[in-house]
Amino acid sequence: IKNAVIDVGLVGDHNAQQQATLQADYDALGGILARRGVDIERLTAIAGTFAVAVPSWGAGTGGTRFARFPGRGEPRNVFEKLEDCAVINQLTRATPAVSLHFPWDRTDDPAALKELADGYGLGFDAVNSNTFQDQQGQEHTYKYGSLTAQSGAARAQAVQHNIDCIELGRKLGSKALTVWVGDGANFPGQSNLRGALERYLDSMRDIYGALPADWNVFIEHKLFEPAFYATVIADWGTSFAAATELGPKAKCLVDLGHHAPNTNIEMIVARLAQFGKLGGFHFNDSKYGDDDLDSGSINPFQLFLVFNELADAAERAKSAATDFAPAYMLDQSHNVTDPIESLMSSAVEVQRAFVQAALVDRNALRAFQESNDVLNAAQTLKKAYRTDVSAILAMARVRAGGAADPVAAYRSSGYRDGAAERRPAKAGASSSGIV
Ligand code: PSV
Ligand code: MN
Ligand code: MN
Repeated sequence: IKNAVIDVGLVGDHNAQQQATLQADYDALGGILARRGVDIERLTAIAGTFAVAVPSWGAGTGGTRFARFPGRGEPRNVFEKLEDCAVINQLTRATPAVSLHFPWDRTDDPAALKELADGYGLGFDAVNSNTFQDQQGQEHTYKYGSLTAQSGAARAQAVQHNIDCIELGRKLGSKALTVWVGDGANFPGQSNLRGALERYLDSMRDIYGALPADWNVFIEHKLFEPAFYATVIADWGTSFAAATELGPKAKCLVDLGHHAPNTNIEMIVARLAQFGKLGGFHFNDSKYGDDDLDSGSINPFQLFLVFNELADAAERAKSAATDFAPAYMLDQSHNVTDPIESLMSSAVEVQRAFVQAALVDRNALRAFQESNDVLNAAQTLKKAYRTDVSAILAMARVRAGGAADPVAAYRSSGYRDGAAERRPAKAGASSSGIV
């Protein structure tokens, strides 16, 4: 492990303490799986291939839309955020990349940031632009929209910001830009629904034109908020149409929290995969709207069903010898847990769904579907979902130099206490920019 932030000896001691229990659980699960004709070692190897990127803004901040209750030792800049991301990856071995958000993560020295990341063994996934709030000193307001604003000057400024993000991302080794805009209307009549989307497409064409050859742009839809009457990019249909208009480098990003309650998100995933437009994910969980809660904390079965579709898509891609590699990223932010603990838990939950989906007996499922054996088809999914694969995840982590129990190891390291000393709170500071 390069430039380990948490003492490697401490992680080793932690794992040694857990070793006997973990081995016993692993052997017991191995026996259960063997009776089903499944080799546990194959699944552990699959678990070891899993990676999900950490959102830099998730390492802050105690912020909700309504108030900020800062935590101790919060990172005060992108360099400190990266240090927290290194802890998350060191203990989980499942988060080797970070997704940045500009201008929250602004730096005058991208080379130093890249060097720090390299030292930690971290890479950069998609960079995110932000034209959903005004920044200090900004010339044109986004109060009435950014990429879709009536004001040509505001639109040009928003386009330029996205191009700046691409430039910065390029210096850091990113390969994609994620664009989410809050643009839309709060009142009927406020904007021409078709005109707003036409302006969006015009702006996005300029951004698309600035993409390097090996880059993608991800269009992130969201049903509502802050535009409560009509959001311009409200749904996957609009996202798909826009991505299709723009060209092959444009794909759709699915944030699990950005749909109406009870929406069949796994079917959206299947549709986007079928038509080659599934760009990536923002994983999180929610009860009502864009709650940004930890992955798998509310509806773990939905997360499993999403990964079941991804497993199906991967299998189809393999037999067609085509590429299928959507970007996996977390997107969460709240204020009642330690962000490092929450991000580690989320990464493990997404990895759990990935491994459970790999456990689905796809041949059996196909046969039950073909013979209309509905009950057994449903049970085939449930059988995989009900299997507790925790020992597989822990074994994969330990073998990769991570912690058997990342949260327990993190707590015993005292990292947060050290961070609180090294990073005294600034009055009124907001590390993500969310206030
Ligand atoms: C919007 O709700 C969103 O999900 C987008 O991904 C933004 O970049 C992020 O949240 C900001 O917190
Ligand atoms: Mn998101
Ligand atoms: Mn969101």
